[in-house]
Amino acid sequence: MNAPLPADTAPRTDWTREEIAALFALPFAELMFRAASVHRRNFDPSEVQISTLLSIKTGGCPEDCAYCPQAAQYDTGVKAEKLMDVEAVLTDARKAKEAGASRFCMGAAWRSPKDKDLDAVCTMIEGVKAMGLESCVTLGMLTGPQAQRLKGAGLDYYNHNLDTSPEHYRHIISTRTYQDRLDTLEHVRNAGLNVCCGGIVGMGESAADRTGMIHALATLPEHPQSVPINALVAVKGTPAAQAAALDAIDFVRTIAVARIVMPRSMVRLSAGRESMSQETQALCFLAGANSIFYGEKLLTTPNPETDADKALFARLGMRSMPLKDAGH
Ligand code: SAM
Ligand code: DTB
Ligand code: SF4
Repeated sequence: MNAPLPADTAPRTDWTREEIAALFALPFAELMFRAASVHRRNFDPSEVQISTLLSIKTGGCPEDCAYCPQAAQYDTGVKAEKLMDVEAVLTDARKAKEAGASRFCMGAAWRSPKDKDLDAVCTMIEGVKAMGLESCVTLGMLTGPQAQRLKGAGLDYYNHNLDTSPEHYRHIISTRTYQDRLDTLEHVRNAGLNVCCGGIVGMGESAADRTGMIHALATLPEHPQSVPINALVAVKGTPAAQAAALDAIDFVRTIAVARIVMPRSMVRLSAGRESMSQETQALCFLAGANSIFYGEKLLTTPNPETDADKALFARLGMRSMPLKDAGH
């Protein structure tokens, strides 16, 4: 895996929309062959990085993200809770490690964290790191100094998604701008944190929007080290849940194009696996997805049972990625 890479896989940040649209339009077999070729030039295609998610602060969020069950203004049945105690979070992290996760990701339903909230989150990060796990948090918008504080606590990854194309964005969120998101990503990058940034498909966006979303990700100043591609989890009460379900092949195409244009990033087959067949998931791995969330819950919605995922891995002859490679 450490042999020099052929020049054609050197990461480019100057992709044009036309080039990306042309990849989406390839015959499926051709697209899959290209994506799988890029995947195996950069990674062992049998290895998948495994992260476990925990919602450390659930619900009651003031933002209006149309997909999100945690937005206070939608009636979704999610109750607003306080920030969890550090000890309770670390107990869950220990269980995740025992179950085989290499990274523990903590999510909070905030627009942005208050500096005093960061005290507790930093203690959580230190505890997770002390267990030998990688750490990731997603807390909303950050200032530069906040990103630096998280880095100082030993944080490995910060998740902050672009979510959709710049054009479709206004149909999805009104309480913060695309530029706000780009600013947070800049603060995270400048603090020397690994960036985890992707989006959601299946929110009624057009094919051109899927092109626009991948284009926005692939033309950031540096490719995100981790690119989560979420299939919308349609939660009753959220506006996005009214969108027609996304065709599974279009989802696989999105993964394949992400793999081709961001060859050295980890591409995460993220939310939405619960309602996906194992065969569709297998196509996603063939298309170059090489990380997943493992554990029976995402933040507030179900994820496949761990036994089902063990069976899937056995069925496909796949294994968990050792920590040294998962830090890609
Ligand atoms: N509040 C913070 C923020 O928005 O940045 C962090 C948590 S937020 C839940 C993290 C990400 O989860 C969102 O950016 C979105 O991409 C994803 N997400 C939320 N609800 C989802 C859903 N129903 N289906 C798929 N992805 C979802
Ligand atoms: C990401 O891109 N997907 C994860 C993680 N980052 C934080 C969250 C998915 C949430 C799905 C809906 C829920 O469980 O509330
Ligand atoms: Fe709040 Fe994040 Fe959900 Fe948006 S995605 S409503 S910011 S928790």
